[in-house]
Amino acid sequence: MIYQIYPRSFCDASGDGVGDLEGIRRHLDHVARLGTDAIWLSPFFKSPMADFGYDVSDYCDVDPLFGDIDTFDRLVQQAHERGLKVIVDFVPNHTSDRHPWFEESRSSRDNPKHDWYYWRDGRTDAEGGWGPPGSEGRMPNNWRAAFPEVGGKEFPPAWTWDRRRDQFYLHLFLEEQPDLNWGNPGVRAAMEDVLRFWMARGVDGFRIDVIHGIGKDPALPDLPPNLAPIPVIALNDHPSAHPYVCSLRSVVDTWEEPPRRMLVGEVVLPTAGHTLAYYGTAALPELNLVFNFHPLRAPWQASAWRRRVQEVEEMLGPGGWWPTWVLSNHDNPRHRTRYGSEGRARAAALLLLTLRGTPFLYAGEELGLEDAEVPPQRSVDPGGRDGCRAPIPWDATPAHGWAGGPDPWLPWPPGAAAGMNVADQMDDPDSVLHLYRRILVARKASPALLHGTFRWIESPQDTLAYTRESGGDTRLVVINFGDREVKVGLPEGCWNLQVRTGRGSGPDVADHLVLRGEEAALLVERTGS
Ligand code: TEU
Repeated sequence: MIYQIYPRSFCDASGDGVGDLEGIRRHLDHVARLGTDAIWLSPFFKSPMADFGYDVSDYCDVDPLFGDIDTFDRLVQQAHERGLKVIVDFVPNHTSDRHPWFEESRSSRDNPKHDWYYWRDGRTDAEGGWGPPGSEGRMPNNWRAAFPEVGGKEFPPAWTWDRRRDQFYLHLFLEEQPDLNWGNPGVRAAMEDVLRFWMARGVDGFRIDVIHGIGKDPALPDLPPNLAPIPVIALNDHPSAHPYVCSLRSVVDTWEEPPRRMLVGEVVLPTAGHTLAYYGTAALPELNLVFNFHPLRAPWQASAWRRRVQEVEEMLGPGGWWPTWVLSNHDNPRHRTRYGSEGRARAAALLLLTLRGTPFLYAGEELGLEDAEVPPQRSVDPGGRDGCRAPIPWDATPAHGWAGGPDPWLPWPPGAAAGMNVADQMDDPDSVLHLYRRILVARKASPALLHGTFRWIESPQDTLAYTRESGGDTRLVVINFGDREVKVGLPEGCWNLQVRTGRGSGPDVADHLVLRGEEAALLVERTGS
């Protein structure tokens, strides 16, 4: 299980109301005791914070807001001492507009980095352009950037006019995030050096931001009119990305023999099939893991989840180790909020941690946190994603274990003062936190759950059931998506209940299992005498 930490929101040790690396270091025991294999740290690099760190102005240094490189080294060392691997975010598609590379690139049309980014002249009248220089009618194509304009639904153009070069530059996200031109070998070499810098500091892998963005059709053609309103990052999938990704993989794989570092990439494209391509081939491997976000968008319905899981299983084939499973992250409403009840969130935890593949858990998910209600005057994210980035409450005191006091950069999630904090949940054996721990203990001890086969089992309407099997180890998972009690016949064999997600102890298991509404259970097959 890989545990995502959004540094701003985890814990503040410095007293400025923003989480930091030292805050993370102090809570490594919490993370390790949960049963985590690796932590993934969202960006903590130098940044003007237009996109809260996904706009990097120095890839090889820590932003003072989060601490310094010595604190980072200490964090890695202490994580390793606890058996936790450390994965850092790598943001290759764009830099900050304040990155020295961009400052140089925008300084003239003939500087050494003049084509490290995508610079284009405005369309002339002959090319169908209209209006004054630098205006929308002159933009090189009809692409749209990612975040809707404040208060509106339309996405802004992906081009911004630069008066020094009298040219447009491309940005698939904010105008403060110009896209790097990966067609330029200097860009590729510099970005590969970034991987080396962090590997030399002991990191075990990289989560790669919008990796499918780095290959672009050099002609930058218009999108067809029906697709033009969609942000181009959700569609851009050019074959030129694959050799670049392959080369990143070889940087990581040749760092040490045998290779022991990994790449997990974010691919936000329309189908799971699109994401599959970023694994590469046996001869030309690319990413070790690719996020599959389609299940994250699935409603809490047995049929919808069956489809999403089936789709992945079919692409995977019996032997592969393909999928990643994600219910929540820093870009989407938490699943507790999306699904609307604690019971569902608890059942979803069992689903996440028993499917075949690598589960990712977003800090706070192990407490069943809901998104914070963020009033308009406190909203800060250009993408409207503040709710899921609320600070993690460590205890029930007004400051919830944050050094900066009761008023950090975003409001607390609901219930922080009573129940929805780490200390309270530690004391409650029925808490979501203890449920996650129980499931993860079971997972770690079970070859079937870790890497066994997957098979659907017939089950009543509104439920899903499957077995996982490896050697003599067989586990059965049954999930009741409905809100009414169901009785589920068990496959032949002798089954023992291992984890039930509902609070309290439920009915005993006989030749059938009774699940309460919104409840799931994990069973183990008893073999031999
Ligand atoms: O996100 C990529 C992305 O396209 C989305 O998940 C995006 O947040 C969503 O479409 C907006 O509604 C990654 C990071 O995870 C995100 O935090 C960054 O803002 C983005 O890249 C740019 O670096």
